[in-house]
Amino acid sequence: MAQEKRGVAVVSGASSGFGRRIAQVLCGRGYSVVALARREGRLKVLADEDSGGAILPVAADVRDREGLARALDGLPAGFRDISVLVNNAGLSRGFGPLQSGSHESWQEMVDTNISGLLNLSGLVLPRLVARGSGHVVNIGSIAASYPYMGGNVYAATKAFVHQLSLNMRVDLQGTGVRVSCVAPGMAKTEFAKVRYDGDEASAEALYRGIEPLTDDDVAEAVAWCLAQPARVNVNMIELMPVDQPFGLGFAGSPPASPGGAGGA
Ligand code: NDP
Ligand code: 8X3
Repeated sequence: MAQEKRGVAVVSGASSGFGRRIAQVLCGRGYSVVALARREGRLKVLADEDSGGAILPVAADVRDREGLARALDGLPAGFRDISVLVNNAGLSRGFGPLQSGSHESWQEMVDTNISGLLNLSGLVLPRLVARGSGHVVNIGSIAASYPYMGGNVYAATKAFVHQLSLNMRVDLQGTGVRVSCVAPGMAKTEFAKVRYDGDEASAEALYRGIEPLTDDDVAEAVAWCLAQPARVNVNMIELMPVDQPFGLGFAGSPPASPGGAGGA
């Protein structure tokens, strides 16, 4: 049976982890997907894999509003009528306490997780409002609600995402545009490797003794939000590994900080 066409979904951070899997799952559910991230080669591999032309790789940095605008204005036929935005691109840097953190790392997290999300939302929301329907899914984190040592700026950027999701709902009332926030706990993607600045051993150690969430768990949660009847707005889904009852650093032991207290 032919797959029902569902519209166009823009997924940021589609070159890895959750975003990559969300792009695949939405493609499998009949969406045409604009797969956005900086690493174009990876996006091309994703698009070539099994999308049958339904995944369009778009190289862009969410911190660059003008570049994003150019990329969206240049979308080819079949990818212009955006109905879904998944704000997934994001990162964390370091595990050190705030008092010994680096401004550079803080700025990178704020620029990506907050300004990047605003840049893309600011460009896509008017399109959704103009078409009278649509859905924004913002990827938050349990870090926004459960403090852990060294979570500081990263957690706060995700708290911004949670609150903005609720406020988006208020501003969009009456437009037919829905807003959901999906807040995962620990999941094994490239996230920890980025957080530990490429140190694979420390990243691996973070998951020792627990069974983390998978990219598929998160992608299915996103797809579920989208699949609800048009009258239903899923405000928030929080999902954690069974082995993670609260923030990182089990039973009072903080996550390892490579080289001591470094990082942000
Ligand atoms: P990954 O590191 O595997 O993926 C992050 C994605 O974000 C990559 O595709 C990366 O692409 C993209 N990205 C980062 N910076 C930019 C940028 N400036 N412009 C465009 N794209 C960017 O991590 P996850 O899949 O785990 O993370 C996805 C989201 O989920 C993040 O928002 C993260 O905070 C959140 N999260 C992660 C959890 C986890 O435990 N893994 C748990 C809870 C939330 P590229 O480098 O090619 O640009
Ligand atoms: C990342 C989730 O639990 O590693 O947002 O902080 S956690």
